[in-house]
Amino acid sequence: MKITDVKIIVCSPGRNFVTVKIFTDEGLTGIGDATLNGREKAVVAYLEDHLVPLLIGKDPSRIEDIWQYLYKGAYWRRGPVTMAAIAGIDTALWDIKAKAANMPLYQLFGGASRDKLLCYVHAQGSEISEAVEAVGKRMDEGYKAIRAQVGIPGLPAVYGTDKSSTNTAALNALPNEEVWSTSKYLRHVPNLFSALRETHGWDVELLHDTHHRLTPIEAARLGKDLEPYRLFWLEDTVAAEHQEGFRLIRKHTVTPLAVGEVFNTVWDARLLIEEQLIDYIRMTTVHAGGVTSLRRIMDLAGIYNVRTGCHGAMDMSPACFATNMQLGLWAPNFGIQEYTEYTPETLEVFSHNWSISDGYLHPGEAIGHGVDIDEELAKKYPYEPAYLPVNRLEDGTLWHW
Ligand code: CS2
Ligand code: MG
Repeated sequence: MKITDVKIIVCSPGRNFVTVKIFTDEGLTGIGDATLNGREKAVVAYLEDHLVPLLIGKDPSRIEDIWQYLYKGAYWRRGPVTMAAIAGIDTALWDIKAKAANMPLYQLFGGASRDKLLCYVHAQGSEISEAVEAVGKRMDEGYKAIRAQVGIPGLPAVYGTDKSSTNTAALNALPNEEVWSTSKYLRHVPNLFSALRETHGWDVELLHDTHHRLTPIEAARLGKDLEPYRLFWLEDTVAAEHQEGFRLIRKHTVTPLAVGEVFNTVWDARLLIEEQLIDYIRMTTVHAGGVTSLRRIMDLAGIYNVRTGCHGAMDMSPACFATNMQLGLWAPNFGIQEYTEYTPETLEVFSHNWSISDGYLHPGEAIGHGVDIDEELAKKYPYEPAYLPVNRLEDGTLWHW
């Protein structure tokens, strides 16, 4: 089999997506997600100008060799742009291989290790009462695990607490600027989880995302303060590249820790996994360089009893989300899958086969990863420049977001 063409499809059905579609001389095609939220065009250029010309004529069945060729052959390794581009190609090749084998992708990894995938959804509010109500609504919808975020008194809306500051990029020429105060935040968040446990009891898994905004000792403080509420995980406490900082957090608290959505290779996570400084690795197909690399990282994590918790925000396409689920169904150390419902336009452009019921997901039994893109429909939604917010402290210091 030979690769005859590679198309990079950019569309914006609800938000921007970059999709790699690979065509072969035997009529099989495959797609992969290469979306890098807020920097999509950089990945498109990397693909169109530098990788697509290298792929034409290659044997699509040689997935590992192509991955090594694109990773080592670039000389300039790692980084979000490179690894999203490689991911798009790698995921499309795995999609083709599963189609050639006439089976769902998870079968190629070794089959299912479970019947369904526990997922978590988002619930938030500007006030604690609103967030508590939102969590209750999610529980009524049957979800077993819910990420709770809340606005901080004295601060304008912060990440994930209302429409203006959710992680969907700001559809305008420049990033929204948010204001942050760690001390206001640290004083307030424990009250949210006290109210959640008080109102909804213990039969629901609660998660929280700090989005890289704390120092290690502040994260240790928060972890300790949240111990009475037994969170499923506390996510992205400190800047994820500060792997050594997790040693300090780990010393002070037994609250489970999750990190990894911004990681691009195993080198970003190796220390955290080998020293068991985290409980869940959040790496995801599109940012980790695709299936070939993410599967290795999941295996390394499994050796150290670190479970998977793939990032599943709406800024990775259904092709990435479905592939995460295919890996999750196989991975012996699967932990949980993030699920943020896509917009109707997104699901119109990307056909899918996954199902959700009673708080559990299943990728479906379609061959491949089970997602395809309607290229004609995609044209209806052209790319729109959009940025993630940036974050400043009250004195104007540019801070982590
Ligand atoms: C968030 C993400 O879902 C999460 O855990 O951290 O939504 C993140 O804000 C976006 O993916 C950034 O593009
Ligand atoms: Mg997160």
